[in-house]
Amino acid sequence: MKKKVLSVLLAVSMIGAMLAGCGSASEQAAAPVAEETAPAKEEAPAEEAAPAEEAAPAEESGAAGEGTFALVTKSAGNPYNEREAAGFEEAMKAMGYSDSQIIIRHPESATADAQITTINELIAQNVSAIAIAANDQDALQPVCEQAASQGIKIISLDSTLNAASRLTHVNQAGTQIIGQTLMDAVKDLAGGEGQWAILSATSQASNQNAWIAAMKEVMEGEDYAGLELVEVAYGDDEYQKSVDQTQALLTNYPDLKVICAPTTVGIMAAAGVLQDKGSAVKLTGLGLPSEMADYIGTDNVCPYMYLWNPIDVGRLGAYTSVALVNGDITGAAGETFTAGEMGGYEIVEASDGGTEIIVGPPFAFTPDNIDEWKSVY
Ligand code: RAM
Repeated sequence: MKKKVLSVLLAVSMIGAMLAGCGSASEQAAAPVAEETAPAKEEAPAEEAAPAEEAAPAEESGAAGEGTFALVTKSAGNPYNEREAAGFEEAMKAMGYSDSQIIIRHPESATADAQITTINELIAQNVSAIAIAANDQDALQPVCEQAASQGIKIISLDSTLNAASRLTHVNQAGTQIIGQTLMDAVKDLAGGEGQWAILSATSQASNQNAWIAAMKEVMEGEDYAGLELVEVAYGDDEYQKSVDQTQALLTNYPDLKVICAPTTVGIMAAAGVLQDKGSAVKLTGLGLPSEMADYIGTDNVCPYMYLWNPIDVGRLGAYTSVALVNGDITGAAGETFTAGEMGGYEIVEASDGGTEIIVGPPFAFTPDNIDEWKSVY
């Protein structure tokens, strides 16, 4: 039953995206404001709570094609990346591909160099496609061009490669919407005015940098004039470094009201510090419900936060890679394809001159729904 509801929702959202989808409408197509981002209950948990059950519907995939499909995440040791990889693998298997046709690589550190080494190895293995969560949007261009010149289909997901390095990008949610949503949360939690800080991932992360730029743009509006962004700190998506950076923010800015961490590693590290200290600073950002459940609450350190389903990001990365290798799409704006049970998607123009496919709007995790979601991802 729930699957039917989900299919209808997907179909409706696709039609909506198509209606809105010309030019730079990718951002507008999924343009809920903060209060609309709280999803309807039927919008997914039951579906995602049981990924094992939904793997491999035979009629969806038919006989698997040839080729080897690789996913390169940002780094090892980050549960978000593991969920992204789980979705990629699950979708590949649902399409009938075997273990030997699926390669998952988590580089040792969240650096461009680590990814360049990994991508060179994949080029040597002559894989068919590589989906990359880029640690640096420009530094990977030479190795991506090398791969492309050998016929390997390159896409980014989660964190974008520059437009010249990719065929398209699987974007978890519109950049502008994330910026708007997070700024509204900061303003709300600060009571409309005061100092706030960002605790980001690495300074080169293209996704975090795009969200930070979007937040700063929103903050230029007069509604946000009372807010003062005092620092953007970088915890490099490492737990201890994120803890240290949070402590430094608290020491350096005694009047700080809010920390916004647009990274699952950062928000969890910051939550622990704020709770241990009994700090009055409020926290929001992008977090995994499984890691943040204990910190979400009206009077807790994180009243609410946002994310999307990282498993879906991986799944859509797999469907996009296969569609490119099969020649169903080229990555051009206006093309559409079916991503198995996820339904139909349209490739749209991205603001950087390339194209992208948007998974969906950011999703609000609140005291009311966190228990339902903490076991999902
Ligand atoms: C971290 C990573 C990832 C980002 C999430 C929100 O896990 O930086 O790229 O999408 O946070």
